[in-house]
Amino acid sequence: MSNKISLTRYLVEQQRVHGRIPPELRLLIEVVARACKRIAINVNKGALGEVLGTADTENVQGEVQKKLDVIANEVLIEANEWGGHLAAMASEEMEGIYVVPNRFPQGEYLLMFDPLDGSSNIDVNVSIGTIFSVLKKSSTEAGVSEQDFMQPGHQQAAAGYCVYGPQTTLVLTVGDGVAMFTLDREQGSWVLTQDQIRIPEDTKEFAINMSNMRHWDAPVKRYIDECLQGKEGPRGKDFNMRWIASMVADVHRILSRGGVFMYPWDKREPEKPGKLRLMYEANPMAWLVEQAGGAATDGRQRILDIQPTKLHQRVSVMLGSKNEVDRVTRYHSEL
Ligand code: P6P
Repeated sequence: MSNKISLTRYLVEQQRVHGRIPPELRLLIEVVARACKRIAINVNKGALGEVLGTADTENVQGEVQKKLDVIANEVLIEANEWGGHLAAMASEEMEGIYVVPNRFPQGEYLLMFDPLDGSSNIDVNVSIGTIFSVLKKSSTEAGVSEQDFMQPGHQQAAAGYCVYGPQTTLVLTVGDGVAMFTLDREQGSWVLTQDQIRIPEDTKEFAINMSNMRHWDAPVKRYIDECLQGKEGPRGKDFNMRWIASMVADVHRILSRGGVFMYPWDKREPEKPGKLRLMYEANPMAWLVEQAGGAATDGRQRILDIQPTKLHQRVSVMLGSKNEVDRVTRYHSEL
C-alpha cells in the first residue's frame, strides 16, 4: 500500500482535524498499541519462548493463570505506568486497581484491560487477544479509587482490542467509527488497513457455546432453535455456527463480516448475570460494535447503559448484527 497511514497519523488527525482526542489520550493509545506489539512478540514465540503452560497461580476470578496471562499483564502495566497519562489501571488479572506509583506523574485517564483474552487457546495455537477500555476520571479530587471506575460504558474515551492471529491486528474506536490497523512486522508499525467498519444489519452466522444449551433461559433457546430450523423454520434461511472460545476472535469476525455473538446468563451459576466481565470485555466490545452500526445488549438493556457497581462484575452479552440482536432482545421482552 503506497499511501500507508500509520496509527500515529490516524491519531494526530483525530486530535488535530476532529479535535476528538487530547494529546494525553493519543499518548495512551500509542503506548497501549506498543505494548500489544510486545505481547505479540511473546505470543508468537510459542514453545520456543518458555511462555506456554500455566503460571501455577490463580487470578481474582479463581482461574489458573497461564504464563502469558501474567506476562501480558506485566507488559501493559510497565508500558503505561510512567507516561503521566494515567491515574490508575484495572485488569482481569488483578483484584484491586493499580494506582500509578508516586514516583511517576499522575494523569486523568483510567485504563482497564483483559491482557490476554481466550487463554484456553494459547497452548493449542488458536487466536487470542488483548481487550482495553479507557475512561476519564470524573472526580476532580486528588487521588483515585475503584469508585472512579464505576462509570457506564457510554462514558468510554477509547476502546479497542488486539487480535494475535494469522495477522496481528489492532481495532480501535475513539467515537468516530471503528478503524483497523495491521502490524507491519518489517517496519514494526501499525498500518491503517480499514476505516469506518460497518457490520451488516442481517446475518446467517451465530456464535454461542452450544454445549450450554440446556442451561439457557427461554428467549435464548427460542432464538437459537429458530436458527437451527433453517429455511424450513420461521427464519426462512439457513444459519452457520462459529465458536472460537476467544471473544476477541469471534468479535473480530463479526466486525469483518457480520454475525451475532452470545454468552448469555445460564442456570449453572444463577447468581451470576453471565460469564463475561462488564468493564474490560463487554463494554469495550459493545462500543466497538455500536460504532460499527451493530447492537449490544444484555438481553434486556444496552450494555453501554449498565451502571457498574463492582470492578469485576459479570454480564450477559448479545452483540453483533443489529437486526439479530434486536430480535433476541425482543424475545426477552416478550417473557
Ligand atoms: P467457554 C475466554 O475465556 C472467554 O472469556 C471469552 O473470550 C470467550 O468468548 C469465552 O470465555 C469462552 O467461554 O465457556 O466457551 O470456554
